[in-house]
Amino acid sequence: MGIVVLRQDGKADEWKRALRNFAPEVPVYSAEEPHPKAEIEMALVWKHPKGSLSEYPNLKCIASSGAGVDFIFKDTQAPLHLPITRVVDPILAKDMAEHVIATVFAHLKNVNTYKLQQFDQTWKPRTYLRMKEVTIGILGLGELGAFTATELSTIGFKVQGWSRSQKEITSVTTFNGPDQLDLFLGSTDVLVCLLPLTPNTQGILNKKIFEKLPKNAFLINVARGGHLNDDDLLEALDSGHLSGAALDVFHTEPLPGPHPFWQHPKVHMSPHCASVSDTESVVPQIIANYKRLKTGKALENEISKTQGY
Ligand code: NDP
Ligand code: OXD
Repeated sequence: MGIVVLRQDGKADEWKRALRNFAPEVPVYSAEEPHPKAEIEMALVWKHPKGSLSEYPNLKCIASSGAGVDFIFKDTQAPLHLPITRVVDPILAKDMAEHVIATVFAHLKNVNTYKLQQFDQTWKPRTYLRMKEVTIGILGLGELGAFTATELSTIGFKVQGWSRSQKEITSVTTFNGPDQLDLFLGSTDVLVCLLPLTPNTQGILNKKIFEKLPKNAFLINVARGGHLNDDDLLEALDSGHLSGAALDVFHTEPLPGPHPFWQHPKVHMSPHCASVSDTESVVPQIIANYKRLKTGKALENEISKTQGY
């Protein structure tokens, strides 16, 4: 009986403490301490060491402590036949919307360009964009995409979104499926990626997509590095077709030193921090699912293995 916390970012103890504080009756261990592996039924994971999940013979559920589950599928030794759950949390959605809004305004008002000019002691006013001139297009209208779309529209942006299935979101124009992608792209000035990383979305931010965006469009990738073809983005920025990109996620994190993104004047980077699971807010749903597991009830926020998200 119990939960093991498996992660390599130094936050295992923080999660263990939060779980124990909320449910002192549930045995919770960090993988870094001695623990009874045969008794573990739930693994709470975030970029766990590959192969580590196969050490738990009686595991019954793999719970991602984030919204994404792509890292679980990358672990080919993981018991992928088990149910996989993910985080759906209002604070995660709000934090994501705030990050995207801040990034959009930084783009409209040349904030990052002026920072570069400041370092060069350059005094050069630039043309800025107004909200009413900009259409924001969001790839992915799930928990984070739909909330971000609504927040942007409430502020006053024209917002549209694209998803796999058809959606209805107040004041947001929606598109769905591969057939409607070009139409969506053709009228998108700021493209925000909030798709899950799956075999169907891997590399979706590529030359073909960039060419369909209007000249001077701007890219915000807050989903996964695997969505982006880095070379295609560099080409679209250097040719002047795209005006810039704000990237929060990368193929390899931290991004290796020699990567051209580090020094590129049109690339604004943040270290995968757009929206971070808040332990206090997320722990109740983990414990609730653990209790459901123990009583044979259906789990909440279980992903579809067929869709991969
Ligand atoms: P959801 O699963 O709730 O939503 C995913 C959306 O993408 C859905 O609208 C889905 O369509 C759509 N989608 C999936 N596949 C396709 C496809 N092939 N074609 C078109 N649309 C598709 O995910 P969340 O909103 O919770 O999270 C999205 C991603 O954000 C996470 O997977 C993670 O990678 C990233 N993330 C990044 C963070 C950061 O700090 N940078 C923090 C948290 C999450 P449909 O609705 O029809 O199923
Ligand atoms: C997530 C993330 O998927 O932090 O939650 O990227």
